Amino acid sequence: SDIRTVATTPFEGQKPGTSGLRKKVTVFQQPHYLENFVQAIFDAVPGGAGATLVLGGDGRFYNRVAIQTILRMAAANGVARVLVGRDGLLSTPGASCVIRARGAWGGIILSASHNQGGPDGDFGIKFNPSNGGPAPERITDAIHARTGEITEYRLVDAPEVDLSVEGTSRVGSMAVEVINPVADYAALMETLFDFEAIRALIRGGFRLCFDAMHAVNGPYAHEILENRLGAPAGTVINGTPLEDFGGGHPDPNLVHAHDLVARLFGDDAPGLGAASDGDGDRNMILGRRFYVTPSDSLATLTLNATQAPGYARGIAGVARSMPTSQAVDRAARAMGVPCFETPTGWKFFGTLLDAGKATLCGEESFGTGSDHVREKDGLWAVLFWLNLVAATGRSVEDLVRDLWARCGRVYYTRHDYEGVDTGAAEDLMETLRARLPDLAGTTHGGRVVRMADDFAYTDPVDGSTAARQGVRILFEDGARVVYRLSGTGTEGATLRVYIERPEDDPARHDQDTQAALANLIRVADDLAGIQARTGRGEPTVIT
Ligand code: VG1
Ligand code: CO
Repeated sequence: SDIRTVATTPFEGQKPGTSGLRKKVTVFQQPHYLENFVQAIFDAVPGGAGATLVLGGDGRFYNRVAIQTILRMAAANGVARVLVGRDGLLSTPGASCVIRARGAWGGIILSASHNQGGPDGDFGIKFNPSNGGPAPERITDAIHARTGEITEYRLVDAPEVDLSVEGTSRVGSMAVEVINPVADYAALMETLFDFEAIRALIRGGFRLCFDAMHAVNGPYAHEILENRLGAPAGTVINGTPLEDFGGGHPDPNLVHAHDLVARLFGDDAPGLGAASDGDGDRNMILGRRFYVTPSDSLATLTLNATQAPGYARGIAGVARSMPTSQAVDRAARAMGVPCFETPTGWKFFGTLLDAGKATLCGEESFGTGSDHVREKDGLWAVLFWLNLVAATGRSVEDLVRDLWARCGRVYYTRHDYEGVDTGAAEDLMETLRARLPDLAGTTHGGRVVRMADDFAYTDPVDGSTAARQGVRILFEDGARVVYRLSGTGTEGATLRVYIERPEDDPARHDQDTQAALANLIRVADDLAGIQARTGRGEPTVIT
């Protein structure tokens, strides 16, 4: 079949954010929009010709259309072989696993993660190079630059590939292998965790509930939790991926994972509850009537890592994104390993993982992972927790209380103000930035500011830098308030305010989080003038 060259002109704003290019589906449906970005990947990242590409997505609306287009473009750009998940599905960690396991040049992952799907929802695309991780900024900058000068893209004319059957076919002279999306991933999980111990735990009557939220982790969870670990049918709920996620918001938090929350806080609750997001890289962990904050989850895994076979030799270090709570810093200190602090977004962990400096990583936004792949990994976290419960005989709550007893409790909350006027949000941040030089030494709600800055990062491995990554106000007693604007939204701006304080007194470890932080929440509002500037009295989402 012949390669066709199509003339095109650049689109404004094809700039990847915290995690890939995310826009409304209707934006992607414009003629040439997807094609321009995909061609920019092939143009900006050398080595695709003759190589293997991994392709798949979270199954949201437009996934299948985009995959057929990308297959034809990959063929025209000389890719030798594409591995595509059956039905076009690959979770983000699943894709990262396949890229690494099969020695691919890279992968294209179609997802807008936890954002809503459907014809009026969001779509997204991101490129992961051969280490399986999100492209670092030097690559996303090159792709973005290319989108600004593009004049043509290439594709072959070929019939659609049947994505529903595993097997090999051709698009032009390129081989297309439709693969089982779960196989490589499940095999990797079996090397990391003690499946026999978890099977025994479940055989002994331990019950769990996993909410796949009608998103991509459904098939992964059915295979691993039910088929391989022997959890009874019905353990996985909302396990069939739907193009609109059943109309829900595939975001694993206390607000959106309501089916799961109802079970874990209801009568006869199972011992562990978990949910993951649209593309399967986030996780929420619940014990019986007990919520584990993502920051505490990372710290608990750090303290107990050696209980899991894949980490029995010990961990080299840990890393957290800047707004993630300092609980893991305390756990790392207890374990005698270094703790790195990076900007928000998994792409900043890549060099630390590649260099063997960090073994576990995490973000407050329900992201946890390790050096087993180069993305955060929702189901991996669930298996890790199951392994800990099996190995220690302790409940989820007990494991977290043990963290608090040993390291102190860090009360932590994030308040999101979604859909705020972009100008107002940017003004708020600029005004805060302008105040930073004068804040140190001032007192707010009885607390003295030790230091205030706009977080800037120099990567300890490759020396790359990132500036303006969030305003942080550190108080002398260890409390902290952080402000930043989201880089994943598609409408208006989202202001995120992260609020925490450590509490070392064990007698005070049983407070309600919002109450324990009430004073600091007021200070956070006053310092930034949130109510006055956004017109919002209440956050949209509290996690
Ligand atoms: C959010 C989270 C960030 C996470 C990113 C991608 O980014 O805060 O921690 O890495 O989403 O996760 P932002 O810029 O909106 O705060 V996912 O699961 O959406 O790929
Ligand atoms: Co995600």
